[in-house]
Amino acid sequence: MDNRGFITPDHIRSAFSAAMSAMYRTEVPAYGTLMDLVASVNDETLRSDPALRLRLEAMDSLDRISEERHGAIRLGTPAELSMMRRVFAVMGMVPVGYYDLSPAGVPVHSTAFRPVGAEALSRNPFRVFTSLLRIDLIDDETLRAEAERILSERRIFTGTAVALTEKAERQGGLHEDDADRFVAEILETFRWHDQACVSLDMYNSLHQAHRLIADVVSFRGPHINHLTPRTLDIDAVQVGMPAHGIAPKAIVEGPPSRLCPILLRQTSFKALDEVVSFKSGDGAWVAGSHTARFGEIEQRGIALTPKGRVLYDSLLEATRAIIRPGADGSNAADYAQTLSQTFEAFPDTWESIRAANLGYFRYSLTERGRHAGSVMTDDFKHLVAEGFFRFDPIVYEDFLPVSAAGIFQSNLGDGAIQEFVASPNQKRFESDLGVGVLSEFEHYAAIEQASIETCRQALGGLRAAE
Ligand code: OOG
Ligand code: NI
Repeated sequence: MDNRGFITPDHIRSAFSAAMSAMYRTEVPAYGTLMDLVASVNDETLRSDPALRLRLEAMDSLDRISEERHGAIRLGTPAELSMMRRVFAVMGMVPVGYYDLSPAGVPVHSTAFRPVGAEALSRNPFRVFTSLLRIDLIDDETLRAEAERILSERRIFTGTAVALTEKAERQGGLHEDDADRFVAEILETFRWHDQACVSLDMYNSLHQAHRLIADVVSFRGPHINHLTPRTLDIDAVQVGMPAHGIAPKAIVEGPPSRLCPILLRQTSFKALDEVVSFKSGDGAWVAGSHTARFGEIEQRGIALTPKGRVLYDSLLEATRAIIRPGADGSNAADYAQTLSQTFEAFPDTWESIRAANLGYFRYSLTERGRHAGSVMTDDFKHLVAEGFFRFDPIVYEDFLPVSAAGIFQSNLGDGAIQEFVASPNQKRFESDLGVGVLSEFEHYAAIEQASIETCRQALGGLRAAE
């Protein structure tokens, strides 16, 4: 609670992510199986690596290691997106980053709503990858108009959810009862509906245009389509999935396995075919199915500087110029090997990553630094080399467009790859959202700079090198 008696946004976010986890486990039992597998792999990893255990104990709360780190939804209209922004703001989540997925054949653009700042992230890092359908990418004009009409008629938020969001904005927060009700009401927006709001014919036409368009337009709300816990050993979970009766996607997205993990590695189990009923003319329902919901896992490494990111992107591209991972998994081992080989060009010690200015670090005083008294030098590098400072990688908290596209594609079924002309439109997205998105790079740079500043002050005379 804060000093006005309001429940903090961090608490509301924690309650919301716990409620969503419970709901999703009941809705998608295979997700519960994945969670159990992740928990046992995490236990095993900690047992066999006491040093990792100590490190994590010092940095995170170990009991929350296997909790969800993110989820994802797909919205249909600008009004839904801007209202969603206001809802997430009540939970201390703001839009960071812009991701254009159209070049990868997915007609959406996206942002991630997430907490910013070390404290909020350590309290609960839950974020939601949120996509907005690019309805302008539907070629067929009649179908586009029809999709727009269907979307304009739905209300994805309950009246109480809207009222409580407005109340939170007016008051600057929510008291306990309201916060509890807020979580319960917002959960409704993310719930699955097994009755579509369109006819089977309409569903099929939308599906024909793009499977994702059918997923967004055919339902009453933007059902949560996956949740993603953190794993300490993504390769072990990937390998372990089939034995637990869940089918993993062909490859782990992102960088290869390395000594110094960078950015984000993720994989998922393939979306399930679920029974859905569709409206038929006489008020009856006809049975059909839809594939949308899955489970994902993630393992995060250091946030890269723009220079590091350029190197990452170019090595990923170089790998894919040699071998493109097939959806059926037939060349998965070759792909993983080529990826590892190509990424040998990316330094793999923390010191070399730092020296080449490829990643962001948080600096702190060592024992030696704390006893150094006032140091009169501007030479930051020298002080690091002398052992006055230690540096720890800052964890990447955002997403990767190529990986996100891989996650989307693996869950859209075979043959879903479709060409769109790349058409990033961040301005449009931000105007639909109602605010600009934060730049992820600025955010990490600010965390690094603040840590340097703190060291500087502790050492009295030092002026931090830029
Ligand atoms: C979102 C896919 C992207 C990730 O982790 O990169 C994503 C979706 O399928 O809606 O969640
Ligand atoms: Ni995801």
